[in-house]
Amino acid sequence: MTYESAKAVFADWGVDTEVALDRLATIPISMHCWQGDDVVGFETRSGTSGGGIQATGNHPGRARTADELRADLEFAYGQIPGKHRLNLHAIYLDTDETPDRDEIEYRHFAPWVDWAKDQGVGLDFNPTFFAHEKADDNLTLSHPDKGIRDFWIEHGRRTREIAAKMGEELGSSAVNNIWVPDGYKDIPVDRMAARTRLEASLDAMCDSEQDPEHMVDAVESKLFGIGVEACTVGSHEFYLGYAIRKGTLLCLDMGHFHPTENIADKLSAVALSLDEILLHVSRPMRWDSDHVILLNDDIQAMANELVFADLLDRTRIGLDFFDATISRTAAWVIGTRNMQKALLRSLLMPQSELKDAEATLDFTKRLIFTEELKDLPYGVVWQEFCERHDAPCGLALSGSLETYQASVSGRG
Ligand code: RNT
Ligand code: ZN
Repeated sequence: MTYESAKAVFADWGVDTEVALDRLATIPISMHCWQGDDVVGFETRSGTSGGGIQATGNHPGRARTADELRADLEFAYGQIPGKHRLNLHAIYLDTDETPDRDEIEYRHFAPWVDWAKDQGVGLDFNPTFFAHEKADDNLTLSHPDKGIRDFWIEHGRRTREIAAKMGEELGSSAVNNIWVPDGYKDIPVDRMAARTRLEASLDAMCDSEQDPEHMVDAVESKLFGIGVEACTVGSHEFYLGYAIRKGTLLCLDMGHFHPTENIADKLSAVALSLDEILLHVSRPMRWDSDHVILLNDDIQAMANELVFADLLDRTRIGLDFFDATISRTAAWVIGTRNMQKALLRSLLMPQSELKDAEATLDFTKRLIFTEELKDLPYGVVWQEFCERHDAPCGLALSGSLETYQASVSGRG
């Protein structure tokens, strides 16, 4: 089927494919650097993994240096239509110096900014509250020891300043997303004390005013993690309240809720109380396993909510998965393209007819429409999008991913 005939099919449903393609081109996806190297980072002084997050697998080709990671990213962006962003963690510094977490400065990340300028990608940032000896107890900002809390507060403060400078340099505001692993393996007796300490530490860490044109803060909750099964200090209720009171973004990670909870359903609910939302689009399998996202019902439901509830301009879409059993560059490309494909499908739906059916309680028509819509030729429109943005599709994509993987598989 040609694009022109697909366009006519959608026109019959009252949908203009050109409008959808133009809109899709304006939606950046923030690709997470950590899929490229299994969340290891480039610190030389510490670097034990931890915090209950785990990349499994030993597929050849892991990026070992910032240069290798940038080369992999350049390749990946070339396979993804449109202009996107890079989400860096603070352990991805690029310097010969060996600053501890409470000593990092903008200059340690400046090569990333030069590269981002060159590539035309925006940057987002994250303090790293794990993989460090001072996080070995799975307690950081809520640690009972003030010295440990202060160490992490200083780390967080510095990341906000670095993120602001990145945003200023690139002319595009960076999200600085705060996720801490803090929690207890077994049942605590004083949750209130831990949560009070976390709140005070967050306040101290975020006490300097930053221009939202340069950086914004986000907070990310979690239901539980490996090693912190009984209680997570930064739970959903904790951060929802915090974000509303302090005006930060709320980060919703799809792997951080009970598996039967519908994350898409939460968007419109929290959007009534928040200005902006950050997403960590992920695929939990039985737990927060961070599998590469598929074009499945969960992702489609998220995309539908973003489009139908008109939340695209208030939501920053970030990805959070890491699979080390497959080509890491392929993982980035497949996952990012799946997010875009889901958005495209949502943009190609006859929104007003569907909403009218619901508003008039015509649930039969709503069901007929949603099911018949599944047969429309979305793939042809997607292919057109890829062609217009010089990105390969189908077998050409497969060949390109395989060739690149072969070129990096000799890395030690
Ligand atoms: C962990 C959180 C967090 C991390 C990244 C590396 O459970 O999802 O977002 O995955 O910061
Ligand atoms: Zn996350």
